[in-house]
Amino acid sequence: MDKMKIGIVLYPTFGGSGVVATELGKALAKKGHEIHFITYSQPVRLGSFRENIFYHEVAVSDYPLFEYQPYETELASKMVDVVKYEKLDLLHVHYAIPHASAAFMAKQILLSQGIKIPYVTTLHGTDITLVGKDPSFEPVITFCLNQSDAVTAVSESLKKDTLEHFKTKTEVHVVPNFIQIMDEDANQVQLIRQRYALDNEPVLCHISNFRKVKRVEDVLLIFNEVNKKIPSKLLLVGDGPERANLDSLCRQLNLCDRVIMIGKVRDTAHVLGISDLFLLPSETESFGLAALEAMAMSVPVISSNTGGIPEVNVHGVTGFLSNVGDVSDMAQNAIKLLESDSLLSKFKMNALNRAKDFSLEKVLPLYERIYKQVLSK
Ligand code: GMT
Repeated sequence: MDKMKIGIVLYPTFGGSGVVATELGKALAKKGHEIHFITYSQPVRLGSFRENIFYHEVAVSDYPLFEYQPYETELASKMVDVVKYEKLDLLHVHYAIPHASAAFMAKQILLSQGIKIPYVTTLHGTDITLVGKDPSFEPVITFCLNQSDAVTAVSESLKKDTLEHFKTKTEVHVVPNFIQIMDEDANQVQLIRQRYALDNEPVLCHISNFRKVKRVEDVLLIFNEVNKKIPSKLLLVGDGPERANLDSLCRQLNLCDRVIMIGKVRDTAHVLGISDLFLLPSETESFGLAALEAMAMSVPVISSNTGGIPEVNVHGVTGFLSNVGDVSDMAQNAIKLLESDSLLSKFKMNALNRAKDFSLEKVLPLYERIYKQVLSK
């Protein structure tokens, strides 16, 4: 079967899993597959009208009887409807909770009606690490993984974590996240840069959802050290629960005129296009898509050495890795790069070259192969 009809279930928000799922669907559609996105609101990266792409919204009902709305049930019902009437070949669910369990339910309902639909589950990280914090999810996730026709994880590190936390019988395939390398118009980039920094001021950048796991306060502490040595600017992109703490630390450190809080941005390429270094001091990352997006824009990465990050950011080549929380080492590494134009240029080139190992062209066939295997079972 060359062209497939695929249902992609995802979180439509700014999070990495939603971005990967949306970009995957867009790329598959471009290759001629028919893609049906199923989720509760328009995915952030979906954009406008495109050939072969359909979006099915899960309406979350608001009955006064329910204190908590049964999203999983509504999602499973929508999956049944879309599979049946759009005649889908398979479902690909991103994130285990509740997408894999809803897929299992949909699969069983359809089976009772004589329709066989396989589902592929992609683990993105927090779906697995969450279990470390709340073991009550374990039996549901283990069951859904074992019922999946295929399971993929976005890094070797996440595969290892999955095998440690769950008694999975299904093989876990590693399919790394991917990136589309884009050419930025250098003149345009220069014009935008001038609005944020002087020509001789390096621009550092951090993009995340400002959750605790991102250690955004470390971003400010690193920047504070760098800025003392080399007057610079910091672009902070995103928003989230740590924003208030960040605001007060920024004021406390007297950095407000140096730090630019941009807020949520749909397309981060322009911000990265004017950046010299990317900071990712996370507590953990199954992959670190934000780091790969930075590298694809020739931005070296100063990060923590945790989870799947070392599979993306190569120490001493595309950036530097430090122990989680070691802000002074991260600051020293940033200064080392910013102090030498030739070193920075070399790292910028290395970052772009490394990002090409994760190009869409390389990764897309891995998913297509898994789809074909599942359909031929
Ligand atoms: O990191 C987040 O807060 C968002 C989260 C998500 O589920 O969207 O990201 C996870 O999936 C991304 C895409 O595969 C990975 O690049 C991130 O590393 C991973 N986050 C964590 O493991 C904390």
